[in-house]
Amino acid sequence: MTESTLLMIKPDAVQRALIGRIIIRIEEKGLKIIGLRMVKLTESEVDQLYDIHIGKAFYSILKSFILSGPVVAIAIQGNNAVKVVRKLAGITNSPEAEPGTIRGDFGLDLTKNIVHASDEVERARYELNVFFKDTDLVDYELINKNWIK
Ligand code: 3AN
Repeated sequence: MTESTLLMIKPDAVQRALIGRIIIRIEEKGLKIIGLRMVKLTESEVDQLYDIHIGKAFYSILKSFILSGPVVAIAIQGNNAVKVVRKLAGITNSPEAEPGTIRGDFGLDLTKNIVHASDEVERARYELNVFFKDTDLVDYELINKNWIK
């Protein structure tokens, strides 16, 4: 089932020059990038993205981290894209994430955990909307599509 999802490269990974190494994993997996944007989020955009965490003990730490520098939002489409991108990201707590995953290979911290990935289809729609208007997302076919699944 073709789905769309959001992967956000967090400020730690941008500062550590990991953008390319993360994007290549999406491309190598066979997923299609349909939107790409670097942005320094505003406070209200962070609140919108992380509305479900507002009020939690870690929220102020998370918010100031996300505000600390630019992030890169990637809109991704593909078969089971939500689950597949979550698997590529690895579990939230980087030190426990499996090697081979983005967090498992590049992260050592719970808050500074390299990327964010949407956790369900409806949530992905909501989170993509924080970064992209519908007209920002590009409709096209990859020439390798017949070889992917
Ligand atoms: P994920 O990004 O894996 O879906 P969420 O949505 O549960 O994780 O949490 C959002 C972000 O909040 C995490 N990526 C992490 O940076 C931060 N976070 C989650 N739980 C904690 C915690 N207990 N202490 C500090 N930061 C946390």
